Amino acid sequence: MTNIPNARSILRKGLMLAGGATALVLAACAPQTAQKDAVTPESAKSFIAEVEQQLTGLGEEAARASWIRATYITEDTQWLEARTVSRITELAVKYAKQAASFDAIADRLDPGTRRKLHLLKIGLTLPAPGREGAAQELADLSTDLDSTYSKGKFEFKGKMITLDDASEIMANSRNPEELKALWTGWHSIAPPMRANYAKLVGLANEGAKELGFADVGDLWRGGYDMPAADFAKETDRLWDQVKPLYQELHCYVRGALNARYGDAVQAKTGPIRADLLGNMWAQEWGTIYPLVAPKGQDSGIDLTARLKAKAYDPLKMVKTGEAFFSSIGFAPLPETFWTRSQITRPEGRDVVCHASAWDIDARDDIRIKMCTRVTAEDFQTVHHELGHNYYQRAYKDQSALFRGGANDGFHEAIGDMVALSITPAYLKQIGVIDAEPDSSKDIGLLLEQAMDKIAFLPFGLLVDKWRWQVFSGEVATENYNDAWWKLRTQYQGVAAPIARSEADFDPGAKYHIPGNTPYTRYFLARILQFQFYKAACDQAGWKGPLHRCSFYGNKEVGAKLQAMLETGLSKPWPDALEAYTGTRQMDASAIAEYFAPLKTWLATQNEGRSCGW
Ligand code: X8Z
Ligand code: ZN
Repeated sequence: MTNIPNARSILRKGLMLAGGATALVLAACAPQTAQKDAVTPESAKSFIAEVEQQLTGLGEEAARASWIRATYITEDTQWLEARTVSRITELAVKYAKQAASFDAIADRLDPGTRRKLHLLKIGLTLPAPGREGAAQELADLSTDLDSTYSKGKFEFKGKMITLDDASEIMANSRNPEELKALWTGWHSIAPPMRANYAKLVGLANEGAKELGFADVGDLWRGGYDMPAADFAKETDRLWDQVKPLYQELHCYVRGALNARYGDAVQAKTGPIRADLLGNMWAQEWGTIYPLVAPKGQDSGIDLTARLKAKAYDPLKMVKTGEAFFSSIGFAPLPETFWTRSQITRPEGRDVVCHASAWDIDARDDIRIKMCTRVTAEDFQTVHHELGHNYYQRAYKDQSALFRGGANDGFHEAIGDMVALSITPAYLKQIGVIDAEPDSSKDIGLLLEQAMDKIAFLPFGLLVDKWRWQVFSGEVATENYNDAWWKLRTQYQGVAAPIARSEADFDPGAKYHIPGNTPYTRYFLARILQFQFYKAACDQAGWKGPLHRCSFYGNKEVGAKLQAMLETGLSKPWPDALEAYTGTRQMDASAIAEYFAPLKTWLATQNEGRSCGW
């Protein structure tokens, strides 16, 4: 997630505003234009100008309240954040309703004003109903869910452990009983959140309906410069493009797990046991790459081990990420980034460890918040978060409502696109490895990448499929868990290691559900990052296989990227995509090109196996 406390994200997160008297004054002087004055193109412009001014000021206050709650969870910081969020939500809902009053003259408005009015209408992630007390109730629920998840701990081998402890053990353990205990332990933190989650869904849906949407899912799908109904089809189209590759990977990995653990633990057919894949949600499988590495073709680069051997610590990991961006011409991070970021888990207090990037003041106060460990996975995440921060800084001079990613998938894709340049050649250049594996190791390199990039795709899609069903009422509260596992089976082909029931609330064990962060953005980003990366490699004149391209040090690539980032949200995303890649469509051909040799290889490996589940 990014917490991007500028005007646009204030709306998006439902964040904002603070304290008593100030808030009342702000509410009192909120623009009344649309209600009192004639609805004209001029009044629309002055309405927007006032909204942008209000929201810019409020963003910083909200950001600070949220930051302190996320880095120091107590009763008091939760109270302060919820109060701030409730006030801003009330204001933003009011603005959204006022924005709708200009619909009648939409064709007389200049494109910029029309776009800003639209952004106001779709800006809230969780809109509150207008009735007295509803915004406060929604904000209390949302802060409480996020905090409950973040404080989650469970007993393992006689000790209370956190999610980051559990994830590290899970990445390295090859003991099915231990893996099952870790999986079950973490999922036990979620059932207490179910009732509050259901309440939150009810309230936010009521708010969405007041704004003219069918439900919250309809509102979320409306943020992509196309009709909401077309967007759902668009995600299915992209999934259809990559599904055959996922199915080959699933088949190959299941075979390897069967060979390792035997039929009693992992059968040759059917879904894969979710706790065997090296990640709590089976969303990325890179940590179990050693179990599936192709003999003779493995590159032998264990990045986690190499980082440790070269005495990397979390700070050095972040400095290395910054150095990459500097090498392509981005200005260094400000001094305050280093003094104000949370790079490791602090002792003695509860924090939100799920990684995020923050823009506190829409000027220079950008920060990350992570509980970084020295692993390949967190090295990737460091680049991911920095991508958000460089994006935020690039669009800071846009007007308030245009400070945002071209779409939210773009925001999630930038750091990842850069991290695709972490090739063996690059690692050798920065001294992490001593020699570059030759092309006979390409299949190993590609398989390792696919374990993260391809494995993630169905998960990236299904999280919001579940939420869309929940928001629309297609899935009732009493069927939450059943619906979750239907989707996980259908799309990922994974199964829980022990029987589940409606006494469980497994979606709640994934951060973005209690954290109320839309998830389709990550699915889009997996596709988009390869489109961006291929465009950058073409621009750099790269002639070799795509996966060996690193644009480290290429200032031309950096300049063109900076130009796209600066555009922010001011143009429909197809314009931004076209300017950078030459196409107006999100499309899987770049990711397909990247993994083409692997796909052929997997098909050969899977010959004679019965694939699917
Ligand atoms: O939540 C994140 C980032 C923060 S925006 C760490 N990601 C998703 C996840 O962890 O589930 C990045 C990949 C997918
Ligand atoms: Zn992110």
